[in-house]
Amino acid sequence: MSRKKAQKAQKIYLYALNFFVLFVPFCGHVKADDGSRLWLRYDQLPSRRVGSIAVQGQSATFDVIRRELLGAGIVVGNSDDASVVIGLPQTSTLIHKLGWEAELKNLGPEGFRIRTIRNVIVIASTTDIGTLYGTFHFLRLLQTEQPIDRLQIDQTPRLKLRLLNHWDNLDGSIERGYAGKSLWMGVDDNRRLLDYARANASIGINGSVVNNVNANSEFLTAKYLKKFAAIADVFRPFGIRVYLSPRFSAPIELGKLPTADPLDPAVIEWWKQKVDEIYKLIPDFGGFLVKANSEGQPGPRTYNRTHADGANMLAAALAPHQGIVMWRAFVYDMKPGYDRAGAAYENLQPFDGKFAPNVLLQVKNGPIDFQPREPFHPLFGAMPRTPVMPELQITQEYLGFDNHFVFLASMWREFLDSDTYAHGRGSTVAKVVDGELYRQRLTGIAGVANTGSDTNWTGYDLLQANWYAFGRLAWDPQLSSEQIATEWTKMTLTHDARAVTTIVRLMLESYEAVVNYMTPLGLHHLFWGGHHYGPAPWWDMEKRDDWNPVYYHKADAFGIGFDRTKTGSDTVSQYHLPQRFSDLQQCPEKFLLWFHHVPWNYKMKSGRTLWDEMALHYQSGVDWVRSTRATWATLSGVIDPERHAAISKKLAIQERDAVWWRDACLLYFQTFAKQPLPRGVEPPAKTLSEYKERALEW
Ligand code: GCV
Repeated sequence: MSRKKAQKAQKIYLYALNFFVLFVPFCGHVKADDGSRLWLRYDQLPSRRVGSIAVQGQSATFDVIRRELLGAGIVVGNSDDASVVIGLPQTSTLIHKLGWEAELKNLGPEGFRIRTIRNVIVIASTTDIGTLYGTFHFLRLLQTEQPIDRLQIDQTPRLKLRLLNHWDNLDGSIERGYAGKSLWMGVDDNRRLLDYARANASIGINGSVVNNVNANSEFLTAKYLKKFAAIADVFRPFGIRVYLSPRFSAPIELGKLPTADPLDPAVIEWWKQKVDEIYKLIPDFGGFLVKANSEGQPGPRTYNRTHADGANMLAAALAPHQGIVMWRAFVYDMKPGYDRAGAAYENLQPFDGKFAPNVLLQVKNGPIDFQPREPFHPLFGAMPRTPVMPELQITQEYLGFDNHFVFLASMWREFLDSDTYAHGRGSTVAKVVDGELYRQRLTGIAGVANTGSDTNWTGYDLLQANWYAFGRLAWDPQLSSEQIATEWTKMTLTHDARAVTTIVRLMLESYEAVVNYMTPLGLHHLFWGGHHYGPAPWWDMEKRDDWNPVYYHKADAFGIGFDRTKTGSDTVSQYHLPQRFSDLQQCPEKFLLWFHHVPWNYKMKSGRTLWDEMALHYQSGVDWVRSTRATWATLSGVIDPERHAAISKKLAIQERDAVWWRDACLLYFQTFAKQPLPRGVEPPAKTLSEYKERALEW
């Protein structure tokens, strides 16, 4: 896509939007809802509450603000008599007169202030992007029916980098993507890009890594850099920067050098030139996200150099342009008797304080790999001299792809609220991440995107909520799951009070339910090899032990679970205050089998045996999906029929899958436990060999 094309498409978009706003309301019929508008649905917006809005500023971002308000059916002008005024002290006489310069400056370049002053609402910032965020916040207040007569809002994002990671390949496929193809690779659809940018800006996301971390060097060729420059042009007015994942061996593949050794002067020069070339095309390029020496990717260790050597070499090329490096900690070797959960810590922790100031360590929320439930990664709280940014997975690689309804804010809340005890009680992951604990200024968070070319963006309407939740938590990691769920439901699905309460309840229950029917009580990685959709706890044929479920659950005649205490791998000692996990009495039962190998008759807090408790957890997951289907059926008439029916279909798949998970896991574990299913657990629908015979289809 060329720059000219990008500008032309932007114009067409503006005309189309105006046409829509002016004419469609008179067409006299309500279009069936295909979910493409996400949470930016303004048809129920009580615009009469607002009157006219004066947008006082001239720039591409102020044009975005005008378009958004027009799209919301609001009258936009420039007069000081308007009931809402949006602008900067230097572009608005009214805002200038308020004398807020110092306070606005304290809110930072992305912060904003919204105040009701007599009968005028003022939305102000020191930057265009800040006013855009303020505008979206104001629209959210209207969409969620909040009172607007006494607004006193000052907001600043708690984290500096709020990024989506796209695992998009050259051919337009998306690794672990379940919602169609890439939004940009192999396509030239600016309309879609603009909507993507709007959606992201509305929740404060300010960067996109546009290619897969399993990177191809081709992405760094002029052809693709020009394409990314055109994308950056579309994103810029929305405050979104473009980032890339470079392949560490690119100096060999593209530069024809004999090595990619990060200390080799020719390699250093090659990267410097490459980075300069990128900045010529994309002046506000964000930087690099690097997967090195992980799952076959090249990296500094290929040349007997360290992770710090690799990261710092790239950081030095980016530093003159204010670019950053996000170095992934998803690194694990496989030595005999090794515990993969301890690998990243062992590999990276020794480099604390050795990374350049523009390097962040990007660490997955848990020590293995985006499992339905993991304890927090021990690197959070172990790197006081390195900015550590979490990587969350919005796309549901291990959570039923785009078929299972699970509201991930609950999982992320649990993670962010986990106490690292790095500086005593209350040293939560959230405080590590937002820089409070170690007084760090460079902060960030990344989410592996669940977006794709599907009309409804995420393959399943309800999973749009996870994209939304990621952005809201990136803006404020202290927000409650309930608040996020309520906002999203009102903006996206319905304003009917009974329905909102019901849907929010289901959203908040969904995470625990999915963990129950997949991997309760600390079980993990029970997935069918490769695609990771259904269960295969018996799986033992991968070439690496740690890609096999049997490595993780270790079920035998005695019991089940991975002993990570002193009698086992002892990786529990990577945590501060390890006894809260290693002591059986203190270990939360949700992590029991993560840290301990316990007998089948182990007495649980409920008084039941481990076997009975496990079986009942599986059953309760199935029960939840069934009752959710029934509850959802009662909401027909409140949600538009198109989305209601689509969600009903997905819930039917989820029920089939939950039953499959329960039966396959219990039948297999029963071969070791040698005990009957307790009362209350349904007999399995098939035999174990039938479940082993073929994978669950998605
Ligand atoms: C992008 C897991 C996934 C891979 C992914 C990898 C990573 O192993 O299965 O698809 O690769 O994590 O995060 O690098």
